[in-house]
Amino acid sequence: MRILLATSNPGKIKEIKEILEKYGFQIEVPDRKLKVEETGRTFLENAYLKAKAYYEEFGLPTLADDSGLEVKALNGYPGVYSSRFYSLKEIGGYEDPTPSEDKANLRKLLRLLEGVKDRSARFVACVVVYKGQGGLFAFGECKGTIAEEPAGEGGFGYDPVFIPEGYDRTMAQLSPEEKNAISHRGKALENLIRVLRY
Ligand code: ITT
Repeated sequence: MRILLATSNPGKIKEIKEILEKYGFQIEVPDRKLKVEETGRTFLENAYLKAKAYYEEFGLPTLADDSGLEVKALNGYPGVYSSRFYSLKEIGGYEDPTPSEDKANLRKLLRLLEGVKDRSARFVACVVVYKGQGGLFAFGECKGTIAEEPAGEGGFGYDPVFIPEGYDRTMAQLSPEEKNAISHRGKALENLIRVLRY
């Protein structure tokens, strides 16, 4: 099956390709980025908005991923705001996005968790496949804790501060294969394939 990825995040593209190509999917990457307003309050709503927008523009069966980090001590934030957490003034103040938005998000998260004992968190991903008449979706989660400081160069986003349950390294210190085997995205895609096969 040929499938278009409705994302402009290079980290997601790499991980989704690695997983789905093993199952024989032919992955297409859009030649331009669409501006999709992520107005939903849930991962599912936002994934659906992205999948539908790319499907309508490119006309191919489309897969979108909406994902994020939920931190217990922050009442589930950054959640659906994970990619733009640095800019949420009303939750923890604005953080200058230099040298990158990802780094600003990490700095802000560690600042808000200074001195906090319960550092439990989870990554969540919702993947949606849209083919014109409705869609299919699946969720995946990965539980863990937030480290005191960043470590590792792999992955993207919050990986340098996320220690998966049962590990003593951050997600950014795992190999791509190790991350895909336990990640929220890996689990969501496995669940999606089960649904597709059903
Ligand atoms: P698209 O909407 O184009 O797919 P995006 O990065 O804006 O790209 P989201 O709105 O789903 O995607 O935001 C997801 C954010 O959650 C992402 O930017 C990271 O900050 C964080 N995130 C999601 N999955 C992650 C992972 O596997 N490792 C680290 N951080 C992750």
